[in-house]
Amino acid sequence: PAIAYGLEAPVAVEFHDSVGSTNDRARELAAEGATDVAVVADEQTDSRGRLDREWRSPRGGVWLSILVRPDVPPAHAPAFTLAAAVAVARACREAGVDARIKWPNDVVVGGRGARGGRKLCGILTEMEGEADRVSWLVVGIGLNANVDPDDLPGGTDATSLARELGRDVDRRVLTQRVLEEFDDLTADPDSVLPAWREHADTLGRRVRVETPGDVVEGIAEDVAFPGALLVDTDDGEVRVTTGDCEHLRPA
Ligand code: BT5
Repeated sequence: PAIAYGLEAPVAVEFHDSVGSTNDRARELAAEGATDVAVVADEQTDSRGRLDREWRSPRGGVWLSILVRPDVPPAHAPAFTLAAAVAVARACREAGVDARIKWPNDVVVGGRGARGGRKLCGILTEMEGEADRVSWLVVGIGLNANVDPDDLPGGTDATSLARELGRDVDRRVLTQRVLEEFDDLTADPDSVLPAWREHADTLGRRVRVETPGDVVEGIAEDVAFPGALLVDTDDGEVRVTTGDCEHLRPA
């Protein structure tokens, strides 16, 4: 596949008609020493979510992985997931959809009053690092742009931009805006948390977070660098760094 510079983002973009997983392709490029490359595919045949869950990637979506080599410790990686979520939320809002972020890695629509809303986008960040520095970091973004939600897994309450708007969106513009916003945010790390708070759906809500080995329930108070959720529980404030978050109706 050709490396094209057609998008006005500060990265090279490699387009695929069909690929197993854009994250896997970006990892291959990382192994070859590349950096600042985005991999985009019209369709993925073997894409994945977190914890090796299945991610469905039919044609019409924006399936995108960004390979970067930031000069930061591995512990900062979650901030890149947050930045990607903000970039997607902004691009979707520009397209006319009221997209909000559900901690840590979902962009949703219609969260208010519902159990976390309809999922528009998921993000999977993978990386390799030494003790003190990231070697490479791949941020995988799966955005249901012009996808028919009926083609997506039944159990999830998924949606797409096309479903929300009643018309297709320009995936090229969308991809370009996500890349530009991601670049702006990561160039100015201090901007990430304030921007995340602005687009968050999770904050102020009663949440139930399943972490590996624990369940934390309480009010989501704030987010803290590099991406932890601060939950006010009956036993005081708990800092959650990873997990699946469910929005509960106010108790
Ligand atoms: C995620 O995982 O939400 C991360 C998804 C990352 C996908 C991108 S696409 C580009 C790159 N290449 C890859 O191979 N992956 C990345 P998680 O939070 O674990 O959510 C996974 C769950 O979302 C699944 O168990 C399904 O229930 C649901 N799901 C699967 N496909 C979906 C879709 N297209 N839209 C909405 N929900 C979906």
